[in-house]
Amino acid sequence: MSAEPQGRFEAPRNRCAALRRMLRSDQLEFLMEAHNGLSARIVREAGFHGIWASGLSISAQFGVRDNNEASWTQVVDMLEFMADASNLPILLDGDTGYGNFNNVRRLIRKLEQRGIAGVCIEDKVFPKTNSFLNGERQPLADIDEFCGKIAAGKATQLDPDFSIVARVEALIAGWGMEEALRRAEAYRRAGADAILIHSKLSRPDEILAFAREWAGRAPLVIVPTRYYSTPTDVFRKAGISLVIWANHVLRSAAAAMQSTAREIFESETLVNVEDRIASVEEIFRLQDAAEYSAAERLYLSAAHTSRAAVVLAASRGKGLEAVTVDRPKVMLPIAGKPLLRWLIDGFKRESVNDITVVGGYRADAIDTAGIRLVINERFAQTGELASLACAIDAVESDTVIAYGDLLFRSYVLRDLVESDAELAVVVDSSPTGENNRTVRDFAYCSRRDDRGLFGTPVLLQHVFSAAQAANGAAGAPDGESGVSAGGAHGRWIGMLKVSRAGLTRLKEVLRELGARPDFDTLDVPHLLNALIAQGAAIEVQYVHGHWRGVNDLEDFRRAADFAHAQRRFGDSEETDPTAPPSP
Ligand code: SPV
Ligand code: MG
Repeated sequence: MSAEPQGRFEAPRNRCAALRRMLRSDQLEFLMEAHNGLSARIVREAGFHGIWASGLSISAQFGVRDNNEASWTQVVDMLEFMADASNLPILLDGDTGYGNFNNVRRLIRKLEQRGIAGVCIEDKVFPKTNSFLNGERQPLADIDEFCGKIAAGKATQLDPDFSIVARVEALIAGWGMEEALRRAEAYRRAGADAILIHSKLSRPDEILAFAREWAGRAPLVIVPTRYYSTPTDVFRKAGISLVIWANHVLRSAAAAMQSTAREIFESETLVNVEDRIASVEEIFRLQDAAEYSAAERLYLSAAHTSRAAVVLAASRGKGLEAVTVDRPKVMLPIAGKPLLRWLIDGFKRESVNDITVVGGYRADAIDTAGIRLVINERFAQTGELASLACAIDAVESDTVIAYGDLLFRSYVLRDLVESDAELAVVVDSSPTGENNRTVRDFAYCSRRDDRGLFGTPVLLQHVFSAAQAANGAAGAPDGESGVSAGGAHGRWIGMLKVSRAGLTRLKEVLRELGARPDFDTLDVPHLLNALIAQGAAIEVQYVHGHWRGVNDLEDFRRAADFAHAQRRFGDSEETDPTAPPSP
């Protein structure tokens, strides 16, 4: 089923076998250090086939020292995030095995349970110290005791491909080449799958000498942190199996974090760093946010899916020029808060949380709290559909498309969003009254509002809009003609609900209308009529008043009374010095 999202991570291939293949292959292979889920993901995306879970780096990202200050269970918890985020084979830098043979057994059981491909243990004494800190003063483990750890680990692992890499610290501790080779051979005989030979010299001489003497008895692993200037081909020619780049992701992160933090502290602004750092979108991508959204669409029931709204708010407001010099109509104060805020608060109460407002005229004055503002830059030359087109493509869930100048009783929106119809509109059937002073958006329906027929579906047949009236278009279908309110069954109040299925159809029809030369003059009723012409059923929900549109100064004055009546007990009233005087 192609629509089904991949789980966030592919089912784990056999990661133990993959690491084992890297150790045994006749190519030089590489492990890159990672220290948490994000860095593991980044290492995979860079192209690496395996990860070194560095003790130094994991300690450092916790902000502690590489002296077993982080507990082994804290390390194992971090490995789980790394395995999940990368799905790569991970070789854990398991220090000394965090104790004796028995601690190694328990460690390996836990590592296998979390999908870790192998562990490297070093022949030092718990608690260890990093090899680059006073290496000579560090005691080495007793050879036999260390061989017992390797044997215990091999006897414990369930997957035969789980790898135990034995790390020889004799060169670090200054015990010489003979001792290093003696130890490596003992560890190989105890069952180690590979030998990590470590050196802190800035040249690769000891490593190359060791490799010559070792002569391929078991795969060799190296960590060229100190002899980093050695050309990689030298390792290839020496027959090394695996190179570990041990701490370079952590160190690059530290340098970047230091630079960013210092810059922001000193400049007290973000402008100097914004373009230098990963965008928030990039972080979302690394977290696989898109997969979550796809899964949400599949698995989260419609009731829990967030509902969306698109609010058309680009216009200044005809007849409202006197009060809209510095703001668009939707920012006019009504009973203490902007018209748009009444609408948004109403939406939020019905779990319509994903709200896009299309601004135009004085969009800079729109309060963007809790909304996404998109701007129709051509608002002065275009109509409602051009504004809608700026927003609708980004919307994917059930959506309410609404004019920005509406006030309504809460049930009007509640009933609309709860409708199962693909498309539904609210039509006010009250014959006269507050809202019929302005001549627009007359609705012709399949039957009139007859309360006796409560529950019988009513379909919209035509909406006669202001723009159509201005263009002198013919009126309603079925012989009803003219602009008069008389023949209509009511007035579309400016709210349309579209389900996800309806949205696909609406976007198609909007695209088709977009090809018309007169697209810039079209309004939402044109879209409704085009949908109907293409066979869409648009359900009508009749109301009897209980809403207000703000179309002129008179509406503006009267809106406050309506709004006051909608306040809940306990709602505080913000006072707005710019509110219109009471008539
Ligand atoms: C680590 O990455 O923690 C290592 C390698 O053990 S090193 O730091 O070079 O010892
Ligand atoms: Mg280490």
